[in-house]
Amino acid sequence: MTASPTVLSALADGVLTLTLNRPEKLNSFNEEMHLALREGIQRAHDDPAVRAVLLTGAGRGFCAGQDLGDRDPRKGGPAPDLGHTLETFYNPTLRLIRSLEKPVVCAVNGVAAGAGANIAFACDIVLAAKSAKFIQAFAKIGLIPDAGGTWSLARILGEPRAKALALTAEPLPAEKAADWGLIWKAVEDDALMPEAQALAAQLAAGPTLGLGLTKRLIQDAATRTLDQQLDAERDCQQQAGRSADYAEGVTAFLEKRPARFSGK
Ligand code: T3D
Repeated sequence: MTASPTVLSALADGVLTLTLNRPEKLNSFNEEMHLALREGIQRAHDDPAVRAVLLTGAGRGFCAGQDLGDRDPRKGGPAPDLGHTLETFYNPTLRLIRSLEKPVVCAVNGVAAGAGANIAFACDIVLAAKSAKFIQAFAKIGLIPDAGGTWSLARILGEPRAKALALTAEPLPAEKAADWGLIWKAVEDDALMPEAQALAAQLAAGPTLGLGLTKRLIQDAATRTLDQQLDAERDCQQQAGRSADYAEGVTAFLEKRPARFSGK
């Protein structure tokens, strides 16, 4: 395991585990943690040994969004340019997560507030501890939900629930988030990491080229017509059909044995 002060990074059996690591601040983002997380996700793009990512937080929280200590107006000076910080820090990371053609599992181990909640929603499969809650904390400090929040909440929940969560900052418990389809499932607190690790390991050992294409197709579906999507499925299936994993999957089925996928 390599350790930076703010994000722990460990690669084992194809799973790159990234652990937000400022527990005394509920893993809120300072610049160093922004850069370390981005570097971790970029590694997942670049390193063929990484076949799935598991994102979680150290301590009792998942992530409390921006470190507000770095935004203290009492320190004086001009108001910060938050558009610039989104463009410089949050948006590149969100884009990297969504464009990564490998599965990203998120294990929400505790409170996820502000951008912390919305980064979780950008991941592909989100598990949360039953004690965790999601808070669109922005309304309490005069901001708008960022890190893709207005997009994912509206798209996943529809306007009535998206607006109520965003305008009230009411905490959404993990089990309700699962009932609403905002996350995959809520599990007992002590089962969270074993279950998330097993899921990430299962995905990493899977036909990751095909899984990556599947992720892309599902993400792109909302902005396409059915005709366009059928064309995209044709093209991706053509690519998948030429993969070593497809040949291995069919062979393994016919030989009645477990498949040994390579991600190629
Ligand atoms: O600025 C830009 O670049 C624009 C982008 C903005 C993105 C955003 O995410 S804006 C939203 C920022 N986040 C928040 O507004 C959430 C603030 N935190 C809270 O509301 C609460 O801490 C929680 C509801 C998340 C958890 O409450 P609780 O009671 O479980 O814990 P706590 O006691 O409030 O927090 C524990 C410690 O973490 C505490 O430190 P202390 O007093 O023990 O030394 C607290 O100050 C610290 N902490 C929690 N969240 C943050 C934080 N410190 C700095 N920034 C935080 N966001």
